[in-house]
Amino acid sequence: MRMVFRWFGEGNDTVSLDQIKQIPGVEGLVWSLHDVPAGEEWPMEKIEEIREQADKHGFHLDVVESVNVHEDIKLGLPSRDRYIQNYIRTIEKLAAVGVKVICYNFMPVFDWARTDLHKMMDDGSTALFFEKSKIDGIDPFDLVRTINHNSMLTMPGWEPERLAHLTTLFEAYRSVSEEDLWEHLSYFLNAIIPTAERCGIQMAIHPDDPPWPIFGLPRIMTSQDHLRRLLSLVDSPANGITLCSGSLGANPDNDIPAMIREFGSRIPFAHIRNVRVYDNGDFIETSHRTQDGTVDIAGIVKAYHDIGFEGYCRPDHGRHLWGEQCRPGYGLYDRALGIMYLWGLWDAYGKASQQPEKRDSHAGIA
Ligand code: DNO
Repeated sequence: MRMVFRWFGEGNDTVSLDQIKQIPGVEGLVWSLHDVPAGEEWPMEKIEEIREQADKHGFHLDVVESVNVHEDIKLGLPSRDRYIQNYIRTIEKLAAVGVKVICYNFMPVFDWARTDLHKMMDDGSTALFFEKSKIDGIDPFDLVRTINHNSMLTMPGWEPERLAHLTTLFEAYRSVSEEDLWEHLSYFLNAIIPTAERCGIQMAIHPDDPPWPIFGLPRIMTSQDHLRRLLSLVDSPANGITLCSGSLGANPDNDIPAMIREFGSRIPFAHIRNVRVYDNGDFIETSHRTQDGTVDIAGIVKAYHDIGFEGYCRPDHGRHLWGEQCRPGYGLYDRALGIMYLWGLWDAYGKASQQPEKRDSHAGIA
């Protein structure tokens, strides 16, 4: 398991590279060019800038999250080919600086969705919260306002320029069924995977968060069956999964250890996060500790350990602790605590599988 940490870039993150450097076992940054609109080719100068910053701190840049997919690709519009060409050129450029994994998602219009970014927990910390009945009744425009007004920094997946066209987008998706979305995903993958293969990059789709349709928009990356179907769209190691335990875990029917055992090497990137799911379908993002949520984090780490997981892993969202002012879900403290919990489990499973130490040989003593 190779530990990495999401960083939003100089001036765009409250956490510094010096701070990340002090978290045990973090070897690389999970990064993106957050100011490049979806569909545009990434400029090499900007990629180089990040590389220099990472190099100074001894971090690798093996994992990009995300190169966003333009809505025209998800909608299957004729203009998609132009955006796919840009995507392909971006893959080539990323390969040139050593990137190994590109995480992306195929969610129409919205990326992740929550109704409250600072829900008070009983220990005084705050966390991201999803209230099911509220989302069923809310106007999507209100949700966009809530998300953008409650954060001091632009939220990835909620970029104003894309959401400005919300009405048009909703209109356009009206005629797109789940099966259409599968077809559009297949078209996209068939176009880009040969380039990814040639460049030694694994594409890793992020599951839908939450894993069910919202606002009547289709969502297709929500279960083990869906992930299996995704892998069969293009049967290549370059077509993989970002297995996000928090996204999939919001549906208690999802058995994440079973997914790890089934999909194995087609998971180049693990997002590990806990959520507590309530009977009415609401959920809150808790600490990573197994007992604090309803996702079996210990079982998940055990499954990764059992399959000899050599992919990248990052702690996903954390709570906001000790008064930290940070990007919602992306503070320093709880993610650092999360990493230590994950390492603790990982190392303990490793110890258990080692042979007991021999004490009778006096090896090493003169
Ligand atoms: C949430 C993230 C997602 C993820 C994208 C990948 O915090 O896990 O926004 O980055 O879905 O494209």
